[in-house]
Amino acid sequence: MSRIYLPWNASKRQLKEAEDARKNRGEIVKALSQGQVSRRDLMKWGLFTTAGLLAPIGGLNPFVGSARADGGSSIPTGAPPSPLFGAKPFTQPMGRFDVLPRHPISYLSPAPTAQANQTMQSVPAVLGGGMGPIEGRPPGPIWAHQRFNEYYPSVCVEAFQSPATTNYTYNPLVASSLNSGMVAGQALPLQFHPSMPVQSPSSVWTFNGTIPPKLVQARYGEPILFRHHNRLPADVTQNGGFGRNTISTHEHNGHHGAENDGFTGAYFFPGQFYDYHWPVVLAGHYSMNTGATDRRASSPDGSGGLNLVAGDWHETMSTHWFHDHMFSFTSQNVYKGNAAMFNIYSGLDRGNEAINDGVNFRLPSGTTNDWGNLDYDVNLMLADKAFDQSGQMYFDIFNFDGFLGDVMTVNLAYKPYFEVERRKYRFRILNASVSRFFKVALCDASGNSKQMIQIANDGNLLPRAVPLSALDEQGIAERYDVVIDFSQAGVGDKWYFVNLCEHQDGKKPAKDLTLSDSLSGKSQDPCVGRFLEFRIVRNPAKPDQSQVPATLIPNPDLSAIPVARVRNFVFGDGANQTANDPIAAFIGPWGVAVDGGKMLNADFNRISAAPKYGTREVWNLINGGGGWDHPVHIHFEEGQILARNGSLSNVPAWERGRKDVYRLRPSGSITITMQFRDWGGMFMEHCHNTVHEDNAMLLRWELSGGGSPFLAPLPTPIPSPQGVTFENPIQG
Ligand SMILES: [Cu+2]
Repeated sequence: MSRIYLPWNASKRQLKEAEDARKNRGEIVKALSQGQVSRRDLMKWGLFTTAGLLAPIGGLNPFVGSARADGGSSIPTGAPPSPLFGAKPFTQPMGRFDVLPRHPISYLSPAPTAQANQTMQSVPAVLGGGMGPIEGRPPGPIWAHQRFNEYYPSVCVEAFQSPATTNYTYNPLVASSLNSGMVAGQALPLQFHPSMPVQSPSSVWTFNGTIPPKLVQARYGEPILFRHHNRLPADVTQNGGFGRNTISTHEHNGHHGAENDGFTGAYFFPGQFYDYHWPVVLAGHYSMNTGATDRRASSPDGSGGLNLVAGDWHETMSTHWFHDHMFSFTSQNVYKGNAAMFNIYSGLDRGNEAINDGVNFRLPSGTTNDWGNLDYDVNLMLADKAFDQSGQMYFDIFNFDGFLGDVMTVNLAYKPYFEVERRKYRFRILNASVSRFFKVALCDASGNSKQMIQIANDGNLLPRAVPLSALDEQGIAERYDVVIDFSQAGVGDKWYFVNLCEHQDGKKPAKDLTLSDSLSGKSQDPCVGRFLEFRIVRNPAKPDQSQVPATLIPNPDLSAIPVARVRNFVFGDGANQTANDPIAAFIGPWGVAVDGGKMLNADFNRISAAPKYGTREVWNLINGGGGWDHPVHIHFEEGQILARNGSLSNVPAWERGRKDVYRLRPSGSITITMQFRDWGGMFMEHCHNTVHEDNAMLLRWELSGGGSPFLAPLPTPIPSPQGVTFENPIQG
């Protein structure tokens, strides 16, 4: 009964009981999220079984009592359907992402510093009072930005994590004709559809408190300072029943030092900021092509040419996102709105389709600016949401299998439409759900399948572009970039993105439907079927100059680098906790077993693997059971998949490039290889079904080897509003 729904024709009694049960469960989520009770308390009181499941108590669990007495639907029911207030699909435009302004570094006040800024300010009484630092980054040289002066930021971007408010500064950086008529600067109240209620400040917390979601544009060789301010309520109880007011921002899968990785234990408090230094460098820059002589390792110079950069051009990345990583609250915080996207431009993937320099792939984008044109390059954030009977967004952690919403959104808009021209477009599709997988297909208004070309997976351009009529299942946090050619359609036609992947709970996809079954409404999962309407509205004003080369970025050849070590990670349930650390340790049913050891719950003070800096390893990621799937994310280094279930022949064409999220599939396994280089410190590996991650399928790994402080075990930060203290890590 994670969050699957009573049918619309359920009896009044059934709906009332489900709503009462939802409210009662909501009270517990609220008490947990506000720190009034702990998960240990709930177990002690018998509200959770030791497996973390909601105990069979009437009034809490809709399986108990009469709610299921009449048999109902074949799908378990957990809550009444979200009310839509009459909103119909495809009646509102899809807002393009809101681009955060880039400023010269001198714009920031106070100026950024290599070590955390420990200027003191007064702390609100509700956070304990006294004085505390203005920056929440752990202090001192061991948490200073690595090689800050070498990669001194030339650009800054500032964002304010804030309660929901109206957007008065919307800037998609495209003309309204390319944004379904939406105009820059038009006031945008925070609502998922004009017919649905405006969200209250405590229901939704986003970057700047507004929608559409935010986009940061970056290019290689141009280090960025991202200053993230926490403007959430200081009072932890002012959260609308879910979400935690402390945050840690992970640039997924940034190749930079651990101090900028959004470590799950390096969170900061309301009233503080955290300076994230994103150097935007190619992997390998410290050891190969150090003289920056290869034109393919490059970046747009702003005037038609290239700035050459150090590193391996095969490691060029394109489509990232950044999101909260607060320990044991990631699912609630990301769901509540802490998710944005990050496009990285390069000589290869320039965001200009006209420049013909022998390096630029000329992918669909536009021609106006030297780089980063968004005209025909569209970010899409897919997420399922749920609403209470008053139309406010809500979250239910019951049970720990995962959380599913019943309202499908794109760019935080309920089933919108998007106007396109008869030409090629690039779409950067992010799965920003909590527990839901998608499987996206393309069709016309008659339900005929249409072709897409997948060009990237997890932000890495593929060795070869792959034509497809439906994408693979897309796990949480995976990014699939596709090109669609609308020139095959006529003006006035409508095409659709369709979700084929049905869930019955948060553990894994139940099944993938055929296109015709998805369109027929056979599924009781409200997120199956059409979710985005493309309206082909005109011929392009200028000819489409874009290209989709068959060959994009081959994988780095690691065959000459010896494998220093093989490690095994089993992801499963029934895990144990070995520590009693009130801050760093957590309990839950989920865990990871490393190299034949016990299945352990998360403890960010425990180092579970320590690969040697400068080496290459092989990691086996193994699903401990057949009843669930896990999209496993490894921070910091891109991996190449060597095998699925023991064989390379099981690895499809679209998984032959580099990746950072690996769907294990039920009872499946994945073998990957990675190099560890360039930066040091503590990183994470976890399931990106964020309910699994929060309950406690997460581990810390650390780079080891040699003298510098970042290549020895780092002390673990223990944040407080009055300043960060440290404790010594344990080896696990
Ligand atoms: Cu998982």
